[in-house]
Amino acid sequence: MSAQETAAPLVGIVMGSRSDWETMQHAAARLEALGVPHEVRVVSAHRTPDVLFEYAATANARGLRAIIAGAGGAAHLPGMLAAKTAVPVLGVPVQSKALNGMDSLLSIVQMPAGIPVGTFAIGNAGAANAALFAAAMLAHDHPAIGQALEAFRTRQTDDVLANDDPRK
Ligand code: RP5
Repeated sequence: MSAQETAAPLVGIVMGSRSDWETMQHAAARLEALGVPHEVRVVSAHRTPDVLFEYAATANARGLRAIIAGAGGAAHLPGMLAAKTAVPVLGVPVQSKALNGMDSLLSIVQMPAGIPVGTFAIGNAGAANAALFAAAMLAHDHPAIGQALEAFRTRQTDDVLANDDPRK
């Protein structure tokens, strides 16, 4: 277990199935790299709805400041979490086999007014960006996270500038 996982988690990463981990591991990896304390759980809107309600009901009191929720297909997990907690929910549409994730995307993004879910890109990019977004949300109150995020952005820019000839 990493240091980020033993400290009180600030971000919860949840997913509808173990099969979503292949995608959601990209969120965990980014939080890990930025030193953001986090936890990872399988919480299914359909198969374990009572766990979902409990997770949402206790999230704020447990210190979670953002929940990254990934799900595929009839992807109700992010929306239902948002319905039960005021902790910001960042939704990641997992790329489904049948419809390539368009079902997941539309299930997550088309929330009724009043219950917002921040919705990210389908698949790995969405998972990575949800983590970076969560880190940005935390940066003001947690300067070390802000500095890590700043350093990551600088490295990313430097990498592109140092490799700007695609033939090499
Ligand atoms: C959703 O159903 C999960 O988020 C997953 O993306 C999808 C398929 O789940 P499994 O059948 O692989 O467990 O609830």
